[in-house]
Amino acid sequence: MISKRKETLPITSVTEFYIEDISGPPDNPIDPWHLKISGQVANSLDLSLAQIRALPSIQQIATLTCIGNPVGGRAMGNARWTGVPLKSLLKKADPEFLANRLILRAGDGYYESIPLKKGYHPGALLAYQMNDQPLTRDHGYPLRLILPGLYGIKQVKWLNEIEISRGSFKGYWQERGWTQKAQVKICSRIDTPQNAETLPFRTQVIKGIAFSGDRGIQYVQVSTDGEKSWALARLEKPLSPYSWVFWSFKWKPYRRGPFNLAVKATDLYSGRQEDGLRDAFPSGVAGIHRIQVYIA
Ligand SMILES: Nc1nc2c(c(=O)[nH]1)N[C@H]1C(S)=C(S)[C@@H](COP(=O)(O)O)O[C@H]1N2
Ligand SMILES: [Mo]
Repeated sequence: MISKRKETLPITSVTEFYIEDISGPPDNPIDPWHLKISGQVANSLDLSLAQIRALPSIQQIATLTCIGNPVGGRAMGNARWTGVPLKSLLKKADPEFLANRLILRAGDGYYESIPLKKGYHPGALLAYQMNDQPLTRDHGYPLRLILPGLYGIKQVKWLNEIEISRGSFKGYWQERGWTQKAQVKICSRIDTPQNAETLPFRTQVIKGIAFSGDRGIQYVQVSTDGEKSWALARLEKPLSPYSWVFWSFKWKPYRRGPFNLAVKATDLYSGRQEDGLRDAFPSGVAGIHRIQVYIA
């Protein structure tokens, strides 16, 4: 039987990329859009899109995932982002000595914040292109933040204001009880085969992805016997330090019948994926992806 399953590609196309926000793109075309950088700084900045595009830019591949993504879920995508490193604009603005927080505001009324030092992360990017095309309205046109290591809630779309401040701040989701830190948890997913699939009695290649924000993946383990034993999967070199990692595992079933497959990952700092199931609320799901397949 030929099953038509969708392969996970290294780069997610814009049309396949998940979309998540509180109320969609802002109604009125954000015209004339500009980015204000102000607050506790020596130099406030006010930049048009043309001015931002004229600044030195970088391209960076990074995976984005939603804090609400369930175990094994698809609210995760990998794209090539083009934009201006946030740290270069922060240096121009020159934050005051005691400033320690960036408040981020967007055209749809969304607001979030990150510690000022996260703004100096080498991967923190004010992005205006996704996969070499201008951002679509759904993904944040004209400008959004990319913050490797953090969940999507911090990666503000339709960004139009950065206020440098001091002290604590509750963003849209923190006011509703969600995490302030929003650090991506280690996760891994089996993409092939799919749950409940029937497979022929011969060698199979089990495949999937693992992701840990900006902390990389050291190894991935696969179990084909209901987690009694684990074996190391083969890893592909990721497209960037902020990118998901593809893994594969050759498996020779020794009998026909049902098998329970599972996967877990460990990051470059030896942080292990939690195996106890945890709800997405308040700081992102934990738990390992398990599927059952049938060898016929
Ligand atoms: N302005 C704004 N930015 C936002 C949001 C939002 O509601 N408004 N949602 C966030 C959430 S929860 C996620 S997961 C990501 C999703 O980005 P995407 O739609 O490009 O995949 O955008 C983030 N940025
Ligand atoms: Mo999200």
